[in-house]
Amino acid sequence: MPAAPKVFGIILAGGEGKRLMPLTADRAKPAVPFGGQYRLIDFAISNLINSGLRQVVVLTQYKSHSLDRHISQTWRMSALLNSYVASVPAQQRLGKRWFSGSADAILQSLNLITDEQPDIVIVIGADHVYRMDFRQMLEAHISSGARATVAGIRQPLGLAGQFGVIDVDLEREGRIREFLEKPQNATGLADAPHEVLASMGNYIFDTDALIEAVTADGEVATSNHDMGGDIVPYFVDRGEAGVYDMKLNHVPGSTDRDRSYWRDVGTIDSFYDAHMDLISTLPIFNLYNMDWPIHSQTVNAPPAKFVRDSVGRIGNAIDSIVSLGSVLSGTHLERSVVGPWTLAAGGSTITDAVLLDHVRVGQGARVHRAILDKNVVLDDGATVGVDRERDLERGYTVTDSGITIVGKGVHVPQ
Ligand code: ADQ
Repeated sequence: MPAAPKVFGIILAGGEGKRLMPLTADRAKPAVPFGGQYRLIDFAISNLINSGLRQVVVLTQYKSHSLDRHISQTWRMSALLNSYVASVPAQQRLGKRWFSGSADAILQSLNLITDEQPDIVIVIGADHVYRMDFRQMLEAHISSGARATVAGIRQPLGLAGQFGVIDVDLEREGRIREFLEKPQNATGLADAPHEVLASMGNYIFDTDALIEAVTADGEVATSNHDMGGDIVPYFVDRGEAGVYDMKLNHVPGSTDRDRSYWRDVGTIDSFYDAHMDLISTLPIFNLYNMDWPIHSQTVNAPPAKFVRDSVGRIGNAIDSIVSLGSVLSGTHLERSVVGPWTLAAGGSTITDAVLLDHVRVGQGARVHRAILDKNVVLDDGATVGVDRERDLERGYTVTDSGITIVGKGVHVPQ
């Protein structure tokens, strides 16, 4: 391995995100707006760019229009030094079929790797909220001699069924002895029985190893062609897979409080909770760490404005994020995240809510424990999240934990 290896980044962004419905009815999961002005994929891309990568491709497939547009508008890199973040759609390069899994997405995109001839390929998912310095993982990968390294983070045992679970070989420190993709009966760690070491879905490969594995996997008819389910076990079986423990990762500017923050925003509940993590006084995830910025689109909009309404009612806002272009007149806003271009009229109340962009909230309307997608319009006096049965009757999604989601463009009458 050269002293300064050439590193290529691949972001897997083709998943459907069924568990985030209805937010993914019309857009790919990585394109779902997050935190006011971001899209989920901005976290993955920012981490790679802040880690010094300059050639990154985003493999897309499902309903990728807004994702493609976001990447091309936001992530314009310099043609100098051959820098790019490029969204690459599925192209049926190996016959008349779309990507049949994340490993197949890479197999069908090998031309991107062979064009650049990197020494190392970093492959990561597109829909997690976290900060990570991949340079530190890369150093660990190279010094361990493993051909594939999986990033691991401790998670509650009860969530093991959602993740790849890593069993570290204590006699060969840093090597993976067993890797189980989404096991139903996982056992906890020896030193923490209520936790498992979960795969973050972030991998570093020697380039030849990755090409060899996805090519071999492509020939196995019974394979699901999945990075977690098939490619990681390929290396584990050969004793060539290492683990990198996220607790070793020290991101510049991060505090003890948000250092090990990592959320898989795969469900409505985790999407909602991750928003609530942003807005406390001491945020659990700090968007304001300028040593490791999370970059996003520049919203071309006037500043947010807070005014009295036409009859002089005074509103207030606390423990909230309000994005550019929004006007709140005589609105009570609390514990909420408000996306760009939101208009809320006099006497309205918005609490414990997440509003994506271009939402209209009429006079005296009330929103509580709800997620309102883009272009939702609440008439004067309308309510969402106040009466669960009524929300269900009107066809809105309500989670077991009581969060109501109103889909894109829905008109909520009084
Ligand atoms: P999951 O997130 O369930 O588990 P998957 O649905 O394959 O795995 O998604 C991983 C990434 O690949 C996502 O960013 C998704 O958009 C993308 N993807 C999925 N199918 C794709 C396809 N056909 N083409 C392109 N991209 C695709 C994974 C690992 C687990 C790990 C968790 C961590 O398999 O081992 O624990 O991530 O969240």
